[in-house]
Amino acid sequence: MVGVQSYSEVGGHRLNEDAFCVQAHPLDADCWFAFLADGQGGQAGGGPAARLACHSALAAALGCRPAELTDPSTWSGVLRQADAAVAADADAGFTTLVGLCVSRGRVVGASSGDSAALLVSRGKANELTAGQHKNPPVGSGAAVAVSFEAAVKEPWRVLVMSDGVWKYVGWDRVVEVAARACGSAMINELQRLARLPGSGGLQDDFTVVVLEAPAER
Ligand SMILES: [Mn+2]
Repeated sequence: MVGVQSYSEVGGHRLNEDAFCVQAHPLDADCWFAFLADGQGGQAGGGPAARLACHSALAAALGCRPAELTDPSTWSGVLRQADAAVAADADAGFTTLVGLCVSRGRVVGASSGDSAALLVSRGKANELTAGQHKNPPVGSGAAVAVSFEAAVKEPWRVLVMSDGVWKYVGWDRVVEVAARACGSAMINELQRLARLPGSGGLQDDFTVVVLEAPAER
């Protein structure tokens, strides 16, 4: 049984330009998808780019057979399709994108940009997105998708997060909290650590998606 939690809050400006989606595969209840995109701020179309990237990547992944989703090269293709869809949309700017699935004891995915995926499996942390490229961004039509895969053994936890989480909490602190706390308590702690002292405000959009097994009880 996989537990799923997520939290997203606007920070530092008026509109939340992070987007995410998380769901089980309709044909395989043991296969879980997570997508997260952080629209590039300071330019028009960041929010639309992030939402379109998530939806396009989900549609591309759903178009694959469940068995194909355990192949990392499938995920590079999923990201390339999302990059092409965002590039073709006149209202969409640029975005980061992480897409992955957890299925049959493995996590497999791909990413572009500076959003992050972290696996903690039996206490060992693994920054899945460590090899990704920041540029060219998703939406340029020339994004480089770097794939990743790893074994997951219970108890495990996969976090997908925007830079509004890891940059303000600090990467080492994220790893420490993710290894110790679970589910909603972990999300609450990350939120608290990301907030400015005094005002309690966030300096950037904060989005985290958590998949874990066993699920929080
Ligand atoms: Mn951000």
